[in-house]
Amino acid sequence: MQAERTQKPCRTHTASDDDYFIAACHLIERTSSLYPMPRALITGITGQDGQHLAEFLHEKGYEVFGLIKGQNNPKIEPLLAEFPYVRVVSGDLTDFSSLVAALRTVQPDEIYNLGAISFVAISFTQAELTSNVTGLGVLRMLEAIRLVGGEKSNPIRFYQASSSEMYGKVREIPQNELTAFHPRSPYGVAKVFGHHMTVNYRESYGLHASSGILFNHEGPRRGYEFVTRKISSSVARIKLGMQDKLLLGNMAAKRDWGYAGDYVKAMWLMLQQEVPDDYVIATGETHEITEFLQLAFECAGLGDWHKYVGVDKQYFRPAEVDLLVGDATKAEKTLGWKREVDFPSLVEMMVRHDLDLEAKRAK
Ligand code: NAP
Ligand code: G4F
Repeated sequence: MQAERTQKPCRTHTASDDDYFIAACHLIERTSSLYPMPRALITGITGQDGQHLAEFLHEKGYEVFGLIKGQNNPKIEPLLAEFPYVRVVSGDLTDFSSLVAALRTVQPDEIYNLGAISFVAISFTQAELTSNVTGLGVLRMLEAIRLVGGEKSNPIRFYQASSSEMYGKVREIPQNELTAFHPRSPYGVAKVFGHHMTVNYRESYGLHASSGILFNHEGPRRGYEFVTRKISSSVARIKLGMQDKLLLGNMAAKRDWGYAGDYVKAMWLMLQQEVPDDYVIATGETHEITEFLQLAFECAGLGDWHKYVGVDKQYFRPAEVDLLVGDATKAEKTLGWKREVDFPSLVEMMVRHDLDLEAKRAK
C-alpha cells in the first residue's frame, strides 16, 4: 500500500526562497506515514538528466531507483561508482511486463520517465525504434501505473519528459504551453504522442501525470552526440593538440540553452503540486550555434573559431528546427522555478570541464 495523498487546496506559488521548503513539506505529508523515505523511479537514469535528477532526489532524502535496460549494460558500473545510493532495477520501455515488474518491486511514489531515444538526428534513420521507445514507451508506463497503482486514487505521481522539439516549425515566438505543435522529426512526433497520452491519462483516469516541455539543457554530463558537447570537447582537444578541426552541420540553428542541473529541479517541483499540469521550462533566450562557438573558443584562449570549424553535409538533417525560444512564465509563477546558470556560464562550465577531462585522458 502506498501512502494516501493529503487533499489540500491548490496553492499558487510565487517565486521565493521558500518554494523548495514548501514543496518538501508537502512531500513529507504525502509519504511519511508509511515510508521513512519517498521512493522515486527514474527511467533513463544513465542519461544526462537521469544523473542530475538522481543526485538531486538523493539530496532531498529519496530512495532512488533507476530502470536499466539490457542484460549487461556497461553504464551500470560507472553509474554506481558515481551514485552508489542508486538501486538498479531491470526493465525496458519497449517491454510492458518489465515495467509492471519494476513498479511492483519498487512501489514508487514518483516516476520520472526520462528514458528515450533522444538524439533527433538518429530518429530520422531509426524512426520505428524511436516511435516505439520514445512514444509508445510512455503509453506502456502509463498503463503500468494504472495496473500497479490501481484504478481509484492512484498514488503514483508521473513526470513525462516532453520536449521543445514538439514545436518544430514554430507557430509563434516565444513558445508557451498553449503554442500548437508542428514536429519536424520522428523524435518530435514520438514526443507529441507521449505528451498527449500523458494529458489523456490525467484527464481520463485522474492520474497525477505532468509533462515538462523542456527546452535544450546541457552541461558536462551531456552526451557527445549533441552539438554543445561536441563543441566543448573538440575545443578542449584542439587546445591540447589532440585534434585539428571541428566539422558541424547547420550552424544557423538557434536554441534556448539552459543548464541541466537547473532543469531537473523543475521536474521535481511539478510532482510536488497538488494539481498535475504541463509546464514549459526554458531560459527565454535564444542563441545561434555560432555564438556558442565564439564563447567556447574564446574561453580556451583559441581566438577566432572560424580558423578551426568547417561544414560537413552529413550533419545536416532532412528537416530542421530553426528557432526555439521558450516562455517559462507559468513555471516561474506556479512552481517558483527559475534558472540559475546563464548562457556564458554554461559554455564556460562545459569547456573548463572538458579541458580538465581531456588533459587527464591525455596523461
Ligand atoms: P539521454 O542522455 O540521451 O538519456 C536517454 C536515456 O534513455 C538513457 O539512460 C538510455 O539508456 C535510456 N533509454 C534508451 N532507450 C531505452 C529503453 N528502450 N528503455 C529504457 N531506457 C532507455 O537524454 P537526456 O538528455 O538525459 O534527456 C532525458 C529525457 O528528456 C529524454 O526523454 C529526452 O528526450 C528529454 N529531453 C531532453 C532535453 C535535453 O535538452 N537534454 C530536452 C527536452 C527533452 P542507455 O544509456 O542504457 O541507452
Ligand atoms: O544538439 P542537438 O543534436 O540537439 P537538438 O536536436 O536540439 O535536440 C536536443 O534538444 C531537444 C530539445 O529541443 C531534446 F528534446 C532532444 O532530446 C535533444 O536533447 O542539435 C542542436 C542543433 C540542431 O539544429 C542541429 O542541426 O545543432 C545543429 N547542429 C549543427 N551541427 C548539430 C551539428 N547537431 C549535432 N548534434 N551535431 C552537429 O555536428
